[in-house]
Amino acid sequence: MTFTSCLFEWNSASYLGGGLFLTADGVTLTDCTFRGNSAWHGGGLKNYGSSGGLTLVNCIFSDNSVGASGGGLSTDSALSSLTNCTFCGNSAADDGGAVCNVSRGWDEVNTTLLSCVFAGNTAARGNAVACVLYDQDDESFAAGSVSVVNSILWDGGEEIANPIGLDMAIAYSNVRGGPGGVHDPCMVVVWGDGNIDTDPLFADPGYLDPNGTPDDGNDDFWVAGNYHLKSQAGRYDPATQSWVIDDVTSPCIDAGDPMSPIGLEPFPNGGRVNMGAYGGTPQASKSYFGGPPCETVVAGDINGDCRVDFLDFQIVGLHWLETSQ
Ligand SMILES: [Ca+2]
Ligand SMILES: [Ca+2]
Ligand SMILES: [Ca+2]
Repeated sequence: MTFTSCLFEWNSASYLGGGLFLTADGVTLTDCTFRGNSAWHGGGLKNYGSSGGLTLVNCIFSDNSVGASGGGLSTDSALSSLTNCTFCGNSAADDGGAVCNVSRGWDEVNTTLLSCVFAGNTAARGNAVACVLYDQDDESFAAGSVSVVNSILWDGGEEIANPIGLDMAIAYSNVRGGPGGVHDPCMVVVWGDGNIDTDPLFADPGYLDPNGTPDDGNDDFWVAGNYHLKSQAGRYDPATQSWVIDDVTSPCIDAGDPMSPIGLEPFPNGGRVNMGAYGGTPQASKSYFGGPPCETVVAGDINGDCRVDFLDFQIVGLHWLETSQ
């Protein structure tokens, strides 16, 4: 089953999946938006017990909320694969402001987060991602894994809560608070190569508007942001559908895994994928090398800094004899 360019907006459920409640196997959602939905678990989407996997590509979860866990997405599926997705302004009263992985004890919950952005999400535990047991009183073991690669987790710190000790690996990602932003009492989280903790310099981070009543949180609403990365060499602006020049350049540009495909990133792309939801896409922010882009492109200039030198040779060496799919 496939959903393409669907909008799930301002729906609510008393228990599971405010926008969408899935029990089917092998569902793919592409270019879908979940906005302003609410439930008890899985404000935007609840992926419930499917074994065939859930695939989300280029989806946006914004301003969804829950009374318990998984403000944007709650999953206890055997496999959830999220690529180029944005979670912003989602909230959970308990666990996982954006994403909550629910281990049912008798089945694995495996989630991969590749090239995703988390910003402005809030929860009591794990502003971006949390791992919990289906039944807190259940003595069943927790089984499964969470992988975070080429992503930006920038929700004000305390990004990840993994109190149940699911296998977890984080690499080539920008995590606010660094290892200190990960609640990992079982000490199983693998802090891999290439992680940073630096302001990602989003074009416009979005914010929670108190609606004139700062003492009452019930009427607050999320003002949507723009999570393209600032660049002095060029950033795609979806509002004007044109490229604009910033006065600063994001540290997340060309900071993804050097072995990840560049995808459709426009030139100059540094010969390396960007972190975040636009990494590897035609809307990836361009690489800045301290001057204006090259007037002519020299053959062999892989990274786009207007020179052919060892840096280019290094990229070629790294990917020698690779073939694209
Ligand atoms: Ca208010
Ligand atoms: Ca790049
Ligand atoms: Ca070069």
